[in-house]
Amino acid sequence: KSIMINQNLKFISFFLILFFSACSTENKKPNVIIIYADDLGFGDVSAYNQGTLNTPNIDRIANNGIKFTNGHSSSATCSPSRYALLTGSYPWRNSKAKISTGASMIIDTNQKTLPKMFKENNYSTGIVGKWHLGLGDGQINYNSKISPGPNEIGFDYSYIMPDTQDRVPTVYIEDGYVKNLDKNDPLYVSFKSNFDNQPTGKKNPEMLTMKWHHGHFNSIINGISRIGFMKGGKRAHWSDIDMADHFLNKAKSYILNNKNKSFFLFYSMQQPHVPRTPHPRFKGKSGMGPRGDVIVEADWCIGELYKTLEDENLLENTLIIISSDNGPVLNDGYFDDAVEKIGNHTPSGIYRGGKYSLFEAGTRVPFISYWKGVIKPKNSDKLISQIDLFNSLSSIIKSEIKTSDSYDLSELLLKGVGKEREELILEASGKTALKYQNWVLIPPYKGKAVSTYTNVELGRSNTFQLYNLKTDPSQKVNLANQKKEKLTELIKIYNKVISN
Ligand code: NG6
Ligand code: CA
Repeated sequence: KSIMINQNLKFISFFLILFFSACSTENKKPNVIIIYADDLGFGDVSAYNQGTLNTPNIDRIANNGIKFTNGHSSSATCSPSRYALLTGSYPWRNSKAKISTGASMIIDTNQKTLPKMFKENNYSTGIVGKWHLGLGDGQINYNSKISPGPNEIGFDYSYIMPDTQDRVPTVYIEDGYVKNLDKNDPLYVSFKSNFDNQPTGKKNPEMLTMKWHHGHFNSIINGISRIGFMKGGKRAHWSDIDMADHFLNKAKSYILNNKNKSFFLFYSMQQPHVPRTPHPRFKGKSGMGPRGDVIVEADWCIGELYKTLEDENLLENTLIIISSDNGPVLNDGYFDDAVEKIGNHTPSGIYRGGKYSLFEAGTRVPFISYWKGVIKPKNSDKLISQIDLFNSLSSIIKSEIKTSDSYDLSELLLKGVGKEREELILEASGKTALKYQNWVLIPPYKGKAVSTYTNVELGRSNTFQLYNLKTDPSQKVNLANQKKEKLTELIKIYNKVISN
């Protein structure tokens, strides 16, 4: 009889376990991880452009998910694209949404944001990596709490690099506090003047391990001169070569600490932005110098993050998005062999321009969605923008919170079919253009056609430019004079969207 009871107990507990585990997975909304590279070009990922650079880990995700070939960042530079991604709003509507150099926070604490949207749906929300959306609301004191910042716009946890790797201060900030700061060695930052004759890249080239090409000639930290001046805070200085591992470990811990809840993680990587400082174990791995090496390093990091999700059995309940904040650039201010060792590699793929450009390669970036067991492998050439992640992710987690610039392309994001964007305003350094169906309209803009420093074609011209991407994806033939009707139609649409 006791054997019978024992067996019944076993039977019941088996079903109880089954029942509770079914409940917990069913009730748990999917985790969302956005992996965001910095300046990674359309052609830098081998799943997009088979060539000399190999990114096997990104490729595995791309080839088992949806690989969007017409996916765009909002802008051809960092801060505005990040603004658009996190607010679901066009950056050119906000005059503050420009490249931040020690600026106050660009996102208003009253604005709708992606992390707030997740939080209101009971998610844990975290950011690890590059922020570059400004901090504080005036002069920042780095020796006390820095606010507002990511935690004031919806992130429960933040571990960030404030602006860029080439800007001071070269310290990490965790939940508003400079990490590892020694109270007896306060940190001072200025973008106007040097402190007490500290060494600079301009004055002390003998101290540099990487020479500056343009800009980047102020304070020297770890043998690299940066944009801006800083003094003190020595214990808090980051190690450039360890940054990738450091952020990866923080992202992994975030996942482990939050795996029992639904979480949203913004893993905002620093590669391949300048200064390119691969860890020694990646040095020489690409044969393309530091730029290629840090892409190999970033790809490895993504593989490690994937492994963590796999080991924790989280892949089936996690939607992963991979993209980049803007197109590629070779020489962005340091002599690092990016130009000299590029060989046959084409960071922009077949597209024209790059970072800072209104041409396609400025904003057409790798764009991948992956969700094991839910998303079926597919390539999609439908038009989608990072601005659309707001409403699409909101729909996927069954939230009502939406913004007016964002399109709900949740079906496209999960199935690679269905509604796409018809029109998209592209932005580069405050200048805007229109992408409409297969067409691109670039209004006339003063200024150089090619940047003297970066050698990127900026897309500016004294006259209207009109391109048909279907027949001319590389934007070689300006049809503005030939296709008068099309030109008029697009100018009309452009004016309408811009003035909305
Ligand atoms: C520019 C920097 C460039 C890079 C960029 C921001 C100079 C001359 N150039 O002002 O090196 O830091 O800002 O890049 O200082 S982004 O990807 O973060 O937008
Ligand atoms: Ca960038």
